[in-house]
Amino acid sequence: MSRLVAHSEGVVLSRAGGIYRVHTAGQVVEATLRGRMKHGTQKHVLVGDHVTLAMRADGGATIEAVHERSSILKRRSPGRSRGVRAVAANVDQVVVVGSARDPEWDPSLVDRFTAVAQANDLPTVVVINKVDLDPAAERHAEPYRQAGYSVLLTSATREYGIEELRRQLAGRVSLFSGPTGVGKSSLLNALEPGLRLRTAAVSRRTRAGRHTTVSAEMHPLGEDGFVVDTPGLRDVGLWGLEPREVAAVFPEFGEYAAGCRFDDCRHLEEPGCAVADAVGCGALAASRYESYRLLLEEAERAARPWLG
Ligand SMILES: Nc1nc2c(ncn2[C@@H]2O[C@H](COP(=O)(O)OP(=O)(O)O)[C@@H](O)[C@H]2O)c(=O)[nH]1
Ligand SMILES: [Mg+2]
Ligand SMILES: [Zn+2]
Repeated sequence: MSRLVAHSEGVVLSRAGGIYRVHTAGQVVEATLRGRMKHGTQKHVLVGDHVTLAMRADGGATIEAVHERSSILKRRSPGRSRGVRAVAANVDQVVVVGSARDPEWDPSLVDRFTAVAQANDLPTVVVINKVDLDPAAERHAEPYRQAGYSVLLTSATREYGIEELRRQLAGRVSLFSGPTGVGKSSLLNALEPGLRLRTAAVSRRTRAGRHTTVSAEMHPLGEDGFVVDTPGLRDVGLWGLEPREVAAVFPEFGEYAAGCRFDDCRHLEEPGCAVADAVGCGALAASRYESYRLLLEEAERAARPWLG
């Protein structure tokens, strides 16, 4: 073992096997876990974790401690198990990306991702990418503005809207999520050409290998921001969200729900449902309501697995 030279603070960018890439003082070092941490309660070091490193004279480093987390973003484990898996620590906001075309804008898919962000209590930014392919892309924005989210229109290939996106990401840790092929990696490359993230070709390959877990990877962005690209968040689901909690992940329903006749209104067929009325008269978006119904159904099925 080589001589210890210094301690430093860093942020975990990625993990492969037992090797962690850690961003510290403007550079990236490879670190392993200190022996006693492997067996302790802190053995799960996550992408995004703030850590204390011991740097050795030979350039190697060990992670000595993990600092308290401000948030942990979780998703359901892949497969049939109902376990929950941590995706990343200390995420400040979730950027949900969808595309106007190719693939077509899919509200039920986009709304799953906004629901996950909301269930994790994280602010949400919605990005409508590939606007170069659809001059009327703006029409998708309104339901999300109504939900209180910032909505940006972008084209990664034409570099439209990139500066605005950059401002939205500055000084924060942002997790990019959304369906495959909508241009998440392309947007990150447009923001920071040095990243050279793999685009389309590799997405196709991972689609074939459905069960290969691709873990989150974080990248420094600008002076003090970080972005997390998460190919693995594709299987996102609502792990253990109780049926009665589903309405709360649609924040725009809130002011109407207060006016429902029944306190435990599920906003489906109940008489005197102010949410359904608001959808009926166009005050709430029908697409968001449809997403709500799908997620509620899913949560109810998960809560009563014996019903199949
Ligand atoms: N026309 C158009 N194509 C785009 C845009 N952004 C990405 N693409 C293309 O969409 C495909 C998928 O992009 P990729 O970044 O891999 O998507 P990801 O799976 O969300 O990371 C690639 O062929 C990109 O070149 C855009 O703004 N406009
Ligand atoms: Mg990608
Ligand atoms: Zn109701």
